[in-house]
Amino acid sequence: MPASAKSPAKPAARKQAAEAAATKPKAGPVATLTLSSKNYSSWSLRGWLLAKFSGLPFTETMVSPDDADARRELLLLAPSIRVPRLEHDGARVWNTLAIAQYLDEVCPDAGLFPADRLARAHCRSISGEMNSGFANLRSSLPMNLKARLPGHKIWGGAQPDIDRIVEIWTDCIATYGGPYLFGARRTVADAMYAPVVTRFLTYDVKLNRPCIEYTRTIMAMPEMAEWIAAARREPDDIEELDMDF
Ligand SMILES: N[C@@H](CCC(=O)N[C@@H](CS)C(=O)NCC(=O)O)C(=O)O
Repeated sequence: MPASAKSPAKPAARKQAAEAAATKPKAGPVATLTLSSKNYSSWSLRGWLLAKFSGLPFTETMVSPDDADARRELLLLAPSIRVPRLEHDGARVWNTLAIAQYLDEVCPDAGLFPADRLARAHCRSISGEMNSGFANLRSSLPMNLKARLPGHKIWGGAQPDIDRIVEIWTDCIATYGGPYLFGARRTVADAMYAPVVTRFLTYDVKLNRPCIEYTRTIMAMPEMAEWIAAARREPDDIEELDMDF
């Protein structure tokens, strides 16, 4: 008998198959995700990663935040006039964390939040911290995937935000063992902090070893490669660098 015919699947293979099944595109209504620039819009990247992690089939609608007509159209879609914005099966959801919670509800097997109650509370807390905080980091180190600024001087106001994020990542990796913030599976927190990873690389922010490893893990995700390739294809003339992105 060939060894492969009857031997039980190895735990790692079983785990991989279970993960693939959990994130396999679901049948049912296709969602629409409204996004803006792939190069500059960190919130668009977060929403898009969340949708990818969930496995919910979706199509993308791009709007330009510069264009008055597009802004009027966006206002009809999302009262906040902000992206990302998700529409699915009659539900209209704006605000990244609300989108994460909605996706978790409709795709419960995707494991967007950790299964363990304590880890889930922790994941919600650091995701909320990103959703509503770090204003200095966001305004002084805007996301720009095409840029590399070696030796960039960090403005003093952004340093406490950087220090706090390093503390969050270091603590998560020590507690849950990496390579993602909550262990072996990607969660909402990884989507929330992915644009911070790209900022740290763009602006040459010095990090400790576990955080460097974490940036490598995030940049190695195939979804990041797909998003960055699309960002590189965007025209260069978007003048949004000074906005709070
Ligand atoms: N915390 C918000 C932030 C969303 C946000 O600021 N989105 C930016 C894009 S990166 C936006 O739509 N800006 C357009 C504008 O302010 O006109 C969320 O969770 O959705």
